[in-house]
Amino acid sequence: MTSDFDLQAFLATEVERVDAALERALAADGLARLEPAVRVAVEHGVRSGGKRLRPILCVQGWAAADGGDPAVTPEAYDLGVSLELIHAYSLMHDDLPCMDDADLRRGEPTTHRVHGVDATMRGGLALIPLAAGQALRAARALRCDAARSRRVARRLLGAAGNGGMVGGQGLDLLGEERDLSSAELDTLHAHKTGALLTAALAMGADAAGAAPEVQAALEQYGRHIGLAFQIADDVLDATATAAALGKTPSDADLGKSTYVSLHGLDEARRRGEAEIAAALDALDGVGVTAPPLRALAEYIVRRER
Ligand code: GRG
Repeated sequence: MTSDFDLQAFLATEVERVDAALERALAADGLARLEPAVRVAVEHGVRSGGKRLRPILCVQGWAAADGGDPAVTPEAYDLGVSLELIHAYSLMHDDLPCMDDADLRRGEPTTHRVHGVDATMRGGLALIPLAAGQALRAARALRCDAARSRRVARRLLGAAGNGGMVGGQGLDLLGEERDLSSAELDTLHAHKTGALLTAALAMGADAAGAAPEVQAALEQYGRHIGLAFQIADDVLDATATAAALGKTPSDADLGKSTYVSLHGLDEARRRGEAEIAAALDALDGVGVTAPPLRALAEYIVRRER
């Protein structure tokens, strides 16, 4: 179904547009006014690459809900990068000595190794309200009214907070050195990783003024690819080298339960494929064609980093 879709070219264009939007965000008042030591830490965390999956999903969710043409709407990418700012903060903090104590992220020294723990901690925290403001302004620029814009920003903060990513990270910390059940693992990752990925779709759809059934279907797609994303992460952790992944240490090394430790490699892969099939079914159910979303779903389970 996606064979005539040039995923590599699509991703290259999208990453370029996301990176341009990130530069606009870094030049905007809030970020530009950070004190210099904190600002360079933020720039390091934000500019250190990555797949830019969350903004891309947000923009494509917006386009799939008939928001418009991403090629001529930089504001859609401005909305998407609000998610990337939260993602950047989460990785900066996740790598800190009090958490994973990681030396490498995306093949490069982590932010606190370069700019210190203090600036990394404060920079990460500064990104949270800045991301909320970014989402609000971008939604307004996409012609959402004030109430819808606030709801779009609330979706971001809800997914980032205790009911989402922070809550999931808490479950993760509590689960270290303890065997989690399959249901507990699903709950953990639906919060820690899935909430932000789902919010990407929900925010894009909402900003586009999606019909309720399309909104629900895109969120459903988001939940399924969110789980598939984590399963793929665990499979990669078990099969790829640290050099290929550009990060250390792996979850298994940290004594955490993973889909592979719980189900074995083959079953984990099967579950990942099943989640992708369910994500595509959700789109089919409301007649959303969206070739980019279909290709992204498959990319999520087949990626190599
Ligand atoms: C102290 C409880 C508490 C919370 C603080 C640190 C934190 C908040 C949350 C961390 C959550 C976390 C680390 C989520 C990471 C999820 C994940 C799989 C990240 C990798 O995402 P990719 O593959 O990364 O999209 P790239 O490098 O492509 O951007």
